[in-house]
Amino acid sequence: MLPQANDPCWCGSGRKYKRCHKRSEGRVLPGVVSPVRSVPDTIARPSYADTGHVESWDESRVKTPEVIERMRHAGRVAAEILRLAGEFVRPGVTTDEIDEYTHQLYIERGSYPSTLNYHGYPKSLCTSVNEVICHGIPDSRPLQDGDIVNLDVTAYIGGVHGDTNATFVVGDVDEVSRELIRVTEECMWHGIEAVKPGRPINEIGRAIEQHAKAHRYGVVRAFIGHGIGEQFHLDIPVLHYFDPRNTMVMRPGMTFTIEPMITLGTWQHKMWDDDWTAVTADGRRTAQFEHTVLVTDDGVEVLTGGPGAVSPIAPWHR
Ligand code: EYL
Ligand code: CO
Ligand code: CO
Repeated sequence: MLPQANDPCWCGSGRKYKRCHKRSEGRVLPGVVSPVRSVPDTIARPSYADTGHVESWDESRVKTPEVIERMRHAGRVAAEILRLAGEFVRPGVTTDEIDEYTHQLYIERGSYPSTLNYHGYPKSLCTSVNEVICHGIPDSRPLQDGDIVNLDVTAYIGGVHGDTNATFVVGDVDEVSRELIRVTEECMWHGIEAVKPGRPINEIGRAIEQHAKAHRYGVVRAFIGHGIGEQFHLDIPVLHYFDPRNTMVMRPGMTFTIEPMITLGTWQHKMWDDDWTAVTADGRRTAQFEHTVLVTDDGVEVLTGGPGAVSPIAPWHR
């Protein structure tokens, strides 16, 4: 029998159970992170790959047709890697094994895993389990039956980045979590449908927040979508909630990500001691989906979508 919250902890620390081992019960615990994997030098690397320092330079938010064509290719590559990585998810697989598999998928396609050494980030994708909001680092933790896991893939190829993520179920997942995943994907699509040239960018957050609120879910505020192109991150603030001050106008040729993180409980986050991993403050589950999009003359094109991508109606809903 587990102790009551105010009883002394079973471990003999003398602290109340709720101040000791209860805190980690049912929570994701950090595992061991494996050594950094290498990328063959035949593959073109972004400037931060060797130093971990991200230099930023002047890059137009509006892309030329030539850059857009390269971004379509990077987007398709990222989308295919994400789909294959998702098919690799099953109970017992460690998130490090997903990293090892995905790392090889990037290389086979001639792409560099954009997250690798980005601000020193040590892995080729992010794997965010259950209450982990984003930027989870692949490690020795085996996925458990009933977990949910977000895989965030970014491929650098042809001098540009394509960024996409999706949340997958591990084995038999409870209905509450499946509904969270379904509505989170819907939130992303509502955001994408709000992309229109000449409109303020806060229309995206308005659409996402409206749908999340209708289901009484939280919208994470600390992490937002971003401009993307020859640099992984450009200054286009894509908030996932409505902010009247978020008035940048969407122009044809702009490329950015839409990547809402939706929670069962609070939208507030805290950081693990590794300073990378963001978790919900209340430990309840969270889901995320992400696409890289292009503003067109009459609407939007999803650069990480298409036939090679994760099904827009994810397989566990069919
Ligand atoms: C690296 C850098 C703090 C990623 C994304 C990995 C993480 C935490 C500093 C954005 C920004 C992934 O995939 C991304 N967005 O969708 N930094 C990222 N890092 C990192
Ligand atoms: Co991403
Ligand atoms: Co992103």
